[in-house]
Amino acid sequence: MSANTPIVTEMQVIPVAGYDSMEMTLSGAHAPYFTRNLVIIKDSSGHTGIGEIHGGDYTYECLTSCIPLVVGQEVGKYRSILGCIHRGGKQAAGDDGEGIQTLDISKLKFVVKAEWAIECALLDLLGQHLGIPVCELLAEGKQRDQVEVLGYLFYVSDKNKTDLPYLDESQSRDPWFRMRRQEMISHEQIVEQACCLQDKYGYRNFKLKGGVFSGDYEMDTVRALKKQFPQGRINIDPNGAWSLEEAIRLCRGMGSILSYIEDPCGPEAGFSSREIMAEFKNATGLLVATNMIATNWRQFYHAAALKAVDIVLADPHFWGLEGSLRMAALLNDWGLTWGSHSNNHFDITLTTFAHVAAAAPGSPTALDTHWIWQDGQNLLKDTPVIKNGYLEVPDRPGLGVTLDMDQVMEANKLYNRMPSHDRDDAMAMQYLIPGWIYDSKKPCLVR
Ligand code: GKR
Ligand code: MG
Repeated sequence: MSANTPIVTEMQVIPVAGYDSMEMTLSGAHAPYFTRNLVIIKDSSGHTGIGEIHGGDYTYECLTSCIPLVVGQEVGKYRSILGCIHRGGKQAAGDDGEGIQTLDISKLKFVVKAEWAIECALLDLLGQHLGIPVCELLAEGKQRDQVEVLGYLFYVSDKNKTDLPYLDESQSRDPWFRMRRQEMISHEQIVEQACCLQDKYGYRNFKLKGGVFSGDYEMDTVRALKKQFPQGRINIDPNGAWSLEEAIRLCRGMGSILSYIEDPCGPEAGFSSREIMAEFKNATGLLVATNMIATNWRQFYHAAALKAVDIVLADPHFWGLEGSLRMAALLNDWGLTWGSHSNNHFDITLTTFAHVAAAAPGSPTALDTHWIWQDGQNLLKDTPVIKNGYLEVPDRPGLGVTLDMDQVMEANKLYNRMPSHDRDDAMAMQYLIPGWIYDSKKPCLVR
């Protein structure tokens, strides 16, 4: 029988790198470069489908090992293709199954599943074949034309304290581009960061990445943000750095300032992070979001049983595009909330998130995106726009965007010049504190 949908004729994996600021988190300080892997799939109709995912050699190798399972297959059977990849997958050496309960970034690669970039590229092809946008192929179809995104604020260290090749944008004509490569550590500077982002992208809601200074200092920054944006939804994410006792002390009475809190505490004293977060919720009554304690269905079972979370940030790169939306449907039926976590990424991920969030039933919380820290280094000719705090959802067939191959090959050259391709936030941090090593219970500047 002849195929009814196009056949995959070629699959390419192209590793790429881009520039970053010296943003600080519990894991340390972002290095001058971040890496990603791109998947480019061509089909017998002459269409090209694209996907982007986590960087590094491990993910690159997972993706290239999938090529024989994809080439020659029918685009319309993408679920069977992914099923075949899953059945062939083995637990990787070094993956203890613990996930990222403690934000050990060396384990992030195991939580991200490389094949979701393949899912994205195949959906892009199927959408082009059918003449409809990807969001129409997902869940219950398109729910909205634009999706709300939040302003992702970071404390940024002074790159001049290192001899690392961070980008200097001090001469840029764009006020945000000038600002984002400079040191920002005071409450006033974080408020200025938020104001600048509001001017450029129209954000009214913000998330502050915590786990850098003491919890008391970071809560003062949160209070300063709320003072500046009284109508804004303000959230802080210390990635589980605080003890339960400290988290309760810091958050009690913050109900009118924090709209929710993300991963305030983690595992301690023999209790899992799910048990600790449930106790935190009981003590404070605050809404809690996570991208650390429910990163797969087994973890989610326990998190839900304990009522440990209200908002699951179901990143499509952890859960798959379909999987993330299965979560969105379930949360919506249960009266809980869906959102998405992010890492540094290019505009292909931005587009993917736009389609997934466009199809999410209910009222998703404003999505995370790091892309504002990368804006300008685009790999697409038609990057979706963030305006008035909302990300546009392309309405052309498939993902509705076109790769800029010149830019992709430039980003690939940068990747090939890097001595190592895995994320290492300790390296830059050691310029600030000699001998610095990661501790899941200590904000990175508290040593
Ligand atoms: O970019 O350093 C970062 C973030 O801290 C990232 O690694 C987290 O995974 O943004 C993420 C989060 O919400 O936890
Ligand atoms: Mg988080």
